[in-house]
Amino acid sequence: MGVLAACGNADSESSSGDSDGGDESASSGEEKVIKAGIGLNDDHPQYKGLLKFKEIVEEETDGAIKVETYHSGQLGDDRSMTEALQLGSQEVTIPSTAPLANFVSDFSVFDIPFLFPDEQVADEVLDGEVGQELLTKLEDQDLVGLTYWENGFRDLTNSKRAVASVDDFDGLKIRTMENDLHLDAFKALGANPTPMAFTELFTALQQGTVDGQENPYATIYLEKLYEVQEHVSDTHHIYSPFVFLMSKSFYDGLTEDQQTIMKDAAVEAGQEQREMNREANEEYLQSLQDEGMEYTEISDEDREEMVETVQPVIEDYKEKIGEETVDKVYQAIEDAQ
Ligand code: KDG
Repeated sequence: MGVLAACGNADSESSSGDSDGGDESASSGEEKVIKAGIGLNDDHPQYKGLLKFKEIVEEETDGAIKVETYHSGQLGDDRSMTEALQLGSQEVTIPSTAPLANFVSDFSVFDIPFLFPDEQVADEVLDGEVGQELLTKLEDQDLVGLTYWENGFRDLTNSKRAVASVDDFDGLKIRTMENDLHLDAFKALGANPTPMAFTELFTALQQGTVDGQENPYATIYLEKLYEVQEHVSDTHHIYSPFVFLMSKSFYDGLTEDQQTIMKDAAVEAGQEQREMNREANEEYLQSLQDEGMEYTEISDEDREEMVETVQPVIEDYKEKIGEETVDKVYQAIEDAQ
């Protein structure tokens, strides 16, 4: 999955000839090109949000900055695209916080199962002090975190059986994102988890390398995972934020005005993205059932048992994540309710 391999596939008319390193034109008044790549496909609200970002940036900079958009992992997966930003060979990507925790461990705070009660509290925490403070920690990794977008509450699907309680996880081969806390939480529930990039997921489900996976309904539907999965449960076990990332070397080469345009565009497009995402997640649970998936609603008691089962894992991870970050996030959640 070479970073530059998919340049010809961009959904953009822009052809500046900018093929790598994008910052040679920094501050020179030449046209700059942002290569922006995501893992999800072009039907997903994440991509629609990215198109909105492109529209705002190109309009606000009078075309001085062009945005080329790439979807479906055309430029790589979350981890490799983040590395490409560090190297300066790609300018934007929008990963889930889970793989980003491999770069800044504090982001794993959002991998704590059953952390956020709803999207509104998540917005307040992410857009508030602690969320913004976490973004600044990315700078040491040569990354600029402009804002948070939404991936959403993750729900379990599989091809073996209806999952209603902790017992039903027994031995299920579940693909997780590349994140240790996710792995250990699923192990605690009795499953047999395997970390894998999203770009490999459909084939792994199709070939039976794994029995199941977990993602928000929008992703399950729009990526057509219902074609290879039979059961869906509203586990809502983790709320996944996306982080809108920019390469620091590219960002530092922009004028102050351009930096402001980038930040404002990411925030404005993100507000639309969150709205579209919430509508999609509401709508697509029914669509999944229409496609033949069997839906299992988790009872309050069974969810409570899941919460208790993963609690020792959370205790174990507090130190690894950073006690201060964990405490601040718990406090912010309490304040937001
Ligand atoms: O574009 C984002 C995707 O690459 C990824 O973060 C989606 O939630 C996801 C997953 O399961 O990998």
